[in-house]
Amino acid sequence: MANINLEVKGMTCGHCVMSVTEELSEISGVDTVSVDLATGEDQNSNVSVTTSGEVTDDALNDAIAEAGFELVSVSR
Ligand SMILES: [Cu+2]
Repeated sequence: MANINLEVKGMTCGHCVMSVTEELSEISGVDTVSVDLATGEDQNSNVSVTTSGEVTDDALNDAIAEAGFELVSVSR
């Protein structure tokens, strides 16, 4: 089990949180998704993901893009 922290740009409300959570949860290997929404102008939100399998940066990037946002950074 590993923990991955994502910085996501463009999220503004609970609906954004739901979209991101949904898309990330669909990735095989992702167990839990927890979003710390930053509502200020130009602030990035922090998304914490726990995994039980190999999850690539590409998969994370695709999921965030699918939700309509921009993945700024990945910390493992
Ligand atoms: Cu929103």
